[in-house]
Parts: sequence; structure tokens; C-alpha cells
Amino acid sequence: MTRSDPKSVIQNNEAAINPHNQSNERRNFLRGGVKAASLVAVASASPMVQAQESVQKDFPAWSITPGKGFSEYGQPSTFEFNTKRTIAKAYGDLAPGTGSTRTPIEKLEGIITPSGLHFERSHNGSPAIIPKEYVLTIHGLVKQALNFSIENLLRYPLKTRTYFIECAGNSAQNILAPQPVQATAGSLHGLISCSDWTGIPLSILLEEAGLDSKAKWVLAEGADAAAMSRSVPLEKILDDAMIALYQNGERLRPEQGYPARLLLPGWEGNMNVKWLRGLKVTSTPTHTKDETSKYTDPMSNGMARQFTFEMGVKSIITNPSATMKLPIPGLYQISGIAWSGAGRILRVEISSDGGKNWFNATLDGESQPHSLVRFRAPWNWKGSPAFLQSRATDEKGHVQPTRAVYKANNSVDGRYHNNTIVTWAVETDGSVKNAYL
Ligand SMILES: Nc1nc2c(c(=O)[nH]1)N[C@H]1C(S)=C(S)[C@@H](COP(=O)(O)O)O[C@H]1N2
Ligand SMILES: [Mo]
Repeated sequence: MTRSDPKSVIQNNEAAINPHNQSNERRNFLRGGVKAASLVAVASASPMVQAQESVQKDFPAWSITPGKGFSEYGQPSTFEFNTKRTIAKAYGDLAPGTGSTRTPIEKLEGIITPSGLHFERSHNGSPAIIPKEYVLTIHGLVKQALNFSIENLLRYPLKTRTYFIECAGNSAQNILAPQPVQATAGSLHGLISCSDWTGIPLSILLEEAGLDSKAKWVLAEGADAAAMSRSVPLEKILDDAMIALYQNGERLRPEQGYPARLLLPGWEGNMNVKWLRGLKVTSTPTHTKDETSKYTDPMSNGMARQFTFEMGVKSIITNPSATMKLPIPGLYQISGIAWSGAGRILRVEISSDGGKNWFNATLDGESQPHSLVRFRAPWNWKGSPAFLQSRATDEKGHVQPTRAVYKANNSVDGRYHNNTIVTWAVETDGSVKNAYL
């Protein structure tokens, strides 16, 4: 979080352009910055002008002794040990692999989730698949059933795309808990991650197997002990489904489905079957346990939505967010992530008064379909109570709804697909709290 006191920025900038007490280089640098940047960006230059005036003469030991040697696989700085996933076991040590870990979204920047911090959701642990023994079978309503080894698969044409995966159960606590739970953004909303995935367009493999005229659905089956399986409409499979083999440039992490997983851009996390062992082409949905006992949204009229494939348009401010504390009133940069299962994010708006007034955030870089996009906005906190919210709109015109709208459209025990606006309350002492509005 960049912070600054606007008053001291102005004073320091004035000092900086006084030739008698500043070096030319520094003066020109500041002037260039002032000219190039908008008013807001000028203030954000403050960390520089707050630097000490004199040049440091005593160098610390780490600067004057030879550094550490090389390693075959790098690790984050040991000082960043707090950047880690939150573990949520569903049944404690009885079934340690059942539950989830959540991405610490409040500690990350940009849009790519480091592979070791990708959220994990597994129904019965990560199987230790031996790649040489792995087989992917395509069968059912096809002209020719086919078996693929990993070696075979790696010979097909690959493509790379940046896609998010979000669990349908993400943010469920904010619907279920009667009072807002005070926890980090990651523990409340961290069943969302985004990676650079490389894999084979599934249409290529199905074309090779040859589709029967009755083919309408594909049952994707996992090789884990949960045998996690989902029915996917054939249209999606032929449109943009991928067999992902690489994640952020390296082969998939075991927790993400090594050696191969199904990737359905923008669709609910659960359907992205990991440790994929079978694709059975069918004429109807199979109604597996995983698509009937879970991930179905009961409505207030007593009926239920049969399937909710596409994830809704959503955004969340990651900084500042719950459990953080703003040290002093002044200028801050709000930073957050936005995404939509329907395509690109068009706009993210920010409110600091709980949704009465809105202003546009800046999208950092181009918004890609079914990817996270980073948004940022300057915000001057005057020291009074504030209610920070972000509201995303996607290219199809979907607007992120309020919590009240979700409550009206779902039954009291609904919890899945919560894409509602998140509120962070900033109290007068700077504490940031999870709030319901
Ligand atoms: N075989 C199998 N695939 C699975 C699961 C599983 O338990 N087994 N979990 C699903 C759920 S509920 C989600 S949200 C995503 C999570 O993907 P990730 O663990 O890579 O984040 O994988 C899905 N695919
Ligand atoms: Mo999930």
C-alpha cells in the first residue's frame, strides 16, 4: 500500500526544485515526474521524497560479503514467509485432503497467482499419479474410443491462455454468516486464482475420436479417490475447453491436477476436473453426485437452478482490506481484482460511501476474457468512517449485484455463486473491517 501525506509531498516537491539544496539529477527527476504525471500520480511519488537526505556511509554486512550460492529451484525471500495460503479442512485430520486452501489475494499484486499459492479445492486429497502410468480415455458416443498417454498428449498442438479458476463456493461465508466474519480477504474470498495455462484444445482430440450424431454432453471423470465427475455441454467442450498440461510455464502442480486437467474458461471451478482420466461422450447429463448434491442454487420459490456453469461478474478490493489498518489519513492507492465468466471486464467503479457515489477505477493493462484484471484508484482518506466497495461490469453488460439482490434471488440456505459487492468498512482509527451493506 502506497501512502503519503499530501501536505508533506507538496513541501518536499518545493524543496526539491530549489537548486541550492538538491542535486541536479534529483531535481530533474522530480520535475520530469511532475510534468509527466497526473496530479494524483505526483502525490504517489512521496516515498522517494521522504528518503533520507544524506548518503549512507556504513554498509550492512549483507552488502559487503559474498552472497548465498545458487539453487536448482528458487524460493520466495524468507522475509515473505507470511505470504501463504489459509488451510480450511472440512473434516479436520479425519480427511486431511478434503477441503480447501485459499489464495492470500490481499498479499498479491498483478493478476498471476504464483503456482505455490494457487487455491486448492479437493474432495479427497491429491492423488500421487505416476505420469508413466497415466492414461486419458475418450469413449462413449464416439466413432473410435481413444487412449492417450502423457507422451502422446505432449505431441499435440498447444496453446497458452491466462484464465482464472473460481470455486462456486467462494465467498459463501459472506452469505451464510449472520454477522460479517473478520478475516483476511484471502480467507473470505481466496477460492480464486489465475494462471497462464498451456494445453491442448479439446476439440482436436474429440475430432480425432469422431463424434456420434447423438453426442450432446461429455462426462469428465477424475482419477482421484473422490472420482470427482461433472457433465459438460458438448458446445463448451468444442468451443474453448482445454486439457491443461502446464501452469505458469511449468508442468501442472500436483494440487492443480498433475499431469492433466480439464480447463473450462470462465465456468465454475468444480467443472475443471483435475487428474482427468476419462471423457465419456453422452446424449444427456449424467447427474453425478458432484452435480446434484452440491453447486446447485436453491431459489426462494422452492425450486432450484439445475446448473450454473458461468461464473458471475465479480470484483474485490484487495488493498486495503479486512484486518489491515491505515496508519494515517491521507492518500492511498486502492488495488483489486475483477473477473467475469462471461468474457472481458469492461469497467470497475469504486465507492467510498457504501454505494451512494461511484467513480471509475483504472484497469491496469488490457482486460482479457476469463482472466483476472487488476484495477487501481487513488483515494484520499480524510480520517472519517468510510465504506469501500468495488463494482464490476463485463462486456456483456452484467453488473456485479449487491448482497440484498443475492438474498432476494436465492433461498435462505443458498451459498454458491456469490458474486456480490464486498464492503470494507474503514473506521476512524484506520482499522479495516468486513461489513454487510
Ligand atoms: N478430480 C477432481 N477434480 C476437481 C476437484 C476434485 O476434488 N477432484 N475439485 C474441484 C473443485 S470444487 C474446484 S473449485 C477446482 C479447484 O481447482 P484447484 O484446486 O486447482 O484450485 O477443481 C475441481 N476439480
Ligand atoms: Mo469448487
